[in-house]
Amino acid sequence: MALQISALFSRVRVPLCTGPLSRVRANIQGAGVKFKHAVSAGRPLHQLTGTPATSPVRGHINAKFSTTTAAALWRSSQGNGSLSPRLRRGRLGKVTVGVAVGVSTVVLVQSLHTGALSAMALKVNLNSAEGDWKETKDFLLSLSVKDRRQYYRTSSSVPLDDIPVWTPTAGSTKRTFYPRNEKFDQRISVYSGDITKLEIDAIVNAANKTLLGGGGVDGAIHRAAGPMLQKECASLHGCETGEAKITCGYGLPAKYVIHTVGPIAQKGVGEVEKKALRSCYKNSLEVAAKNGARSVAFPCISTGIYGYPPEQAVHEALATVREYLDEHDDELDRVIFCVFLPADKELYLQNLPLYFPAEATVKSKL
Ligand code: AR6
Repeated sequence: MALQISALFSRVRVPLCTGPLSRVRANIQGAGVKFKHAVSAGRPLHQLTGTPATSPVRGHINAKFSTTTAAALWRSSQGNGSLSPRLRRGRLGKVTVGVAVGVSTVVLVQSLHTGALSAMALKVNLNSAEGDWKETKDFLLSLSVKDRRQYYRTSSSVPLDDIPVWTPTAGSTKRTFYPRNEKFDQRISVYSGDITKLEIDAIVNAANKTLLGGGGVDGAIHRAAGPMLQKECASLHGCETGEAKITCGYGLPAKYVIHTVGPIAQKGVGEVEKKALRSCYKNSLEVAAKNGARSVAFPCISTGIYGYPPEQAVHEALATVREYLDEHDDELDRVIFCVFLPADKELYLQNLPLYFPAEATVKSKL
């Protein structure tokens, strides 16, 4: 699957070498410089090279490039310009050498931006467990939200902009547990509906320790994401209660799924269960932030099959999110409490003003 860059060079040179040799050399040197500049500036290479979209060279390269290499290269050209160690050592090592000496690579890298990804995209089948989940993941994570839409397995996704922000009403509560912080006014949502439809950075899954799927929201997420999700989950070797692990969202509108295992509370709630539930929220937020996910949706973890009373769970959820935002002010743009049952919606709406009040605590107590 991996591309032999050297082989490519010999192939792509043919259509490029149509002019006098001196002109070709000049192009080669110029292109190498452009590549360096593009990478260091983090700009799309096609803006610099100007190779027409119909270039036969690009078409040829597209057909030969592996999804992993392409996606990784594309991320490199989109990011801060630094290349991952794996790429520096591996396939990209060959590319870098190519850049120094030839225009071929510039055309090749440019092709990743404009045409290659859509050509490679045809190989991605999110309805089948066949194929390499790592390559699929690399590819999907390299896409913009707009480009990823064609891979959703649902036709009804809900973009972040369509999820209303919850705003505290002044004077809506006489007591509050935390002081007012106006920075959080635009950061919280209560969304009533199916978490699998949300087109956001990350949705949290109330999973079990195997991470291999189950009922409730876990089942819904696996069904909606498609079989690749379970393949990646199998590679994670389970998850302990209170911990959180991240995967790609595959056929979901959400880019990532964060799997956390809530406490089983069918025999009642003690300190152990409370602490574990808080850990689920905290660890999920930490994993989200580590992966650059700025919008995260939570289901009501443990309150279904695992039997945690929702009227108690809501306090652990809200307190943990509030404390996390207090400590990590700049990491998250939106935290969405995704409620499935009308009773849960009521619980969140009633209790949110205690944790995200409209007025300063002092004032509200007067
Ligand atoms: N979107 C949003 N919330 C949902 C959805 C959905 N599509 N479906 C259910 N919920 P549960 P738990 C809500 O039972 O209690 C699984 O078998 C639901 O109304 O899914 O943590 C796992 O594999 C409830 O409020 O998770 C574990 O074995 C909340 O999601 C076990 O269940 C959580 O209910 C985990 O149990």
